[in-house]
Amino acid sequence: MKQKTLLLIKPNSTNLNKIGAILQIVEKNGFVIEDLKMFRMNCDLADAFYVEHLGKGFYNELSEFMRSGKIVGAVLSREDAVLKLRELVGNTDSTIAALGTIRSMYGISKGENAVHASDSIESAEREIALIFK
Ligand code: 3AN
Repeated sequence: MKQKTLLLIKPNSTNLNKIGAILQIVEKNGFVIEDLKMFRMNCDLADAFYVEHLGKGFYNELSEFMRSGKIVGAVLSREDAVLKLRELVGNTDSTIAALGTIRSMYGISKGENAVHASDSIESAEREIALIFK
């Protein structure tokens, strides 16, 4: 089934001028870029986007990192987009992400892991509405 999902290119990737490289990988893997936006997160947007992680031990580090630079949001579509993008992105922890995944190429840790990819159809709908409202 054709689906939409959300990719965020995080500040560590935009700082290293990897926006084009990452978008090229997703296009080569059959995703269509339906919408694209460059923006910065403030505290309120970080709290809303990562509401399930609010209050966790790593939350302040996560919020600070996501507010540290430019982010590129991309709405992507293809068959089974949510699962296929999670596979292409790789493990949350960049140091153990499989070779060839975006996080293995451009991430450095569990926090600075290069990109975000929605983890379900429901999350994708919520996150796209939040970022592209
Ligand atoms: P994923 O992005 O792979 O779905 P989640 O939902 O478990 O991973 O975590 C959301 C984000 O929170 C991750 N992308 C990562 O940036 C950050 N994060 C998760 N666990 C940690 C941690 N232990 N230390 C620092 N940041 C973390």
